[in-house]
Amino acid sequence: MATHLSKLTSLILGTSLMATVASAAIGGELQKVMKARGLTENDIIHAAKTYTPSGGRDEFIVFSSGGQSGQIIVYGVPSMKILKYIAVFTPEPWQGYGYDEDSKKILAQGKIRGKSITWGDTHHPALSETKGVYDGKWLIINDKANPRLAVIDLNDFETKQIVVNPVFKSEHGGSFFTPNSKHILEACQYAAPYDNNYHPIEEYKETYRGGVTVWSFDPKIGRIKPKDSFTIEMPPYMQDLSDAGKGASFGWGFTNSFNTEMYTGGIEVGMPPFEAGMSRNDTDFLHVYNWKKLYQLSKNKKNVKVVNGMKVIPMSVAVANNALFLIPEPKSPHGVDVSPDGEYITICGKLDTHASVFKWSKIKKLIDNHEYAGKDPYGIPILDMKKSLHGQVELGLGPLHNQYGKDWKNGEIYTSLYVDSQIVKWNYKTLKVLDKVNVHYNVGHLCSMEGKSADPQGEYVISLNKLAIDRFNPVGPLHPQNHQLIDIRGKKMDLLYDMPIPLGEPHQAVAIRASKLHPEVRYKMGTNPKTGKMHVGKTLAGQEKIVRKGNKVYIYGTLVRSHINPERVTVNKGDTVIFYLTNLERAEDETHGFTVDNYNVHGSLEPGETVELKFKADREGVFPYYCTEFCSALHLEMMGYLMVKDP
Ligand code: CUK
Ligand code: CUA
Repeated sequence: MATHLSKLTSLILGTSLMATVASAAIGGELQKVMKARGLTENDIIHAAKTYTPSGGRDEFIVFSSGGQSGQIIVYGVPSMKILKYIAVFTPEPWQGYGYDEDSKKILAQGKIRGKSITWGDTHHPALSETKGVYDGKWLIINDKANPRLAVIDLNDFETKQIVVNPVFKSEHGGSFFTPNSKHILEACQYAAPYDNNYHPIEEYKETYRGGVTVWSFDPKIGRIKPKDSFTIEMPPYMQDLSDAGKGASFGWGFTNSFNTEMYTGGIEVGMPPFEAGMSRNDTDFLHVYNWKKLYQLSKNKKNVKVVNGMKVIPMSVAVANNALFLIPEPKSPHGVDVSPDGEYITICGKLDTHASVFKWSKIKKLIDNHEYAGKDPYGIPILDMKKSLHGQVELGLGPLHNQYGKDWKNGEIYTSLYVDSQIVKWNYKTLKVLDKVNVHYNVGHLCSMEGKSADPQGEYVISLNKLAIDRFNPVGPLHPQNHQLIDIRGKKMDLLYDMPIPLGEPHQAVAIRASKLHPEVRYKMGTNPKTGKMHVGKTLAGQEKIVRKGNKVYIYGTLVRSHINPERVTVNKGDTVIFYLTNLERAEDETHGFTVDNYNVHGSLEPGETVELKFKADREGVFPYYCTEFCSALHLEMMGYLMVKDP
């Protein structure tokens, strides 16, 4: 006990201080608390490793998918304090997302064939890169259920763009930046016809397709460029997780698949169910494609056909240009993760106990020598698996995803084991298992610090667990998920902390060193954050006015502690009311909110921001409007009246 406590005291106080402070006094108080709360010495060490005092800052910031919430969760490491939810595919009232006109326009970009989609199944966030290293500028995330990508600006943590994939009907292999963020890879999941017509399932092999969309991205302004983007047609194997090559393999993309059986189910006719029929083969295919070459080819009309406005490169064109290959991989694989130098490609097959490490130089040699082991039914060359492999290693049951550690050059890698509920540390060069730690329970993705970039930072791994079961106070049959923080600085992994995630199933998370992020605290006065430009409704102090144009009433208003100007607005029943409101504050964190009671509008006005709220005054009456953020001692007084009279 004594040695543990002195270790602990030195951890808390630092060695120099420790010499001058009587450790016994601290130890006495500490022992009292430990006894009262039933804490072990190990608990106290874990607490000291994660506890962040008031006003303290975290070393890393994590962006986690919010799963079915269609949002993103932001939290700090090692404190595991949740900092923010970013509204992405789903209306979010606090931020006024979906309740003011400019955010409605962002959400409307995500309409599919004219239909508003108000939820999303977010899976894979990705951070923008410069030369493969995170640059802290942009964040993207995919929606599996409604194949879409969204772009979030890390200058203000707001969603700026949603893009719909017009040929896929579902996707899972997005979103993955290429090393200079000029392109984003997004792979299909469930194969379906590219067009929007009915095709009977009997035509599966002929008309159903998978594929990978290569979106162009402008990293200067942070926008996807749909017109400069294209899709690589692929067989109706269920394409899955992907990764972009870097370093040695720059220019190439890697995408897993399952159901190379092309099984189409059919329990009603006495066939085995999907899950059985889709995993009959021992191997599926890793898709290897030269997106860089195909991007150049896509600029020539001869090489593409256009479907729903999207340029599609047919398989035959990709094959004829030596830009699409298949390599057998253990069946029903999950993660594919390229090493920081682009030389090793680690794949885990969830139904196989092994990790398979492919070597790019070996693959490249087979490609350069046109050395094929055969062709698939669509004429795509198949490369020999053994000749492409660096090696395989048995990790445990249900290996899913991989993340690299700081010592990646010497082979440091971590893999999640879904069935075994463990994280395993191993070496992808020597193919040796080094350590395992139990997690609670059933880990999906794992997240090491910048662990998929060209410069992994080490220190921690987070285990993104699918089940929490008994880890927290019970809150009904639907449990939160559990993110567990693991210290990887020592030889042995050390599980430090459990954090409930109460927002949805966070499949994947990405972590960035906090010092790379420099978000604004205020906007230039009158900014429309959704466009970054001056808002048409920008109103400065003294410019407040009410303008009627026909049956439209425009209110140019301002908010500043503790006053809304104008204080009264009178309109006729049936008028369309447009509030343009500017927050005149310059002080940090002086947000005002604004709503008109009973009209289902809400704006969150950060300092300098202008918002537009629009509704039809369809009911006669007196409707108070007020500031919804407790912004000062006179916050309650920050109000006014909308008078709606029947003319
Ligand atoms: S997936 Cu969920 S655990 Cu959508 Cu990346 Cu592997
Ligand atoms: Cu402004 Cu409350």
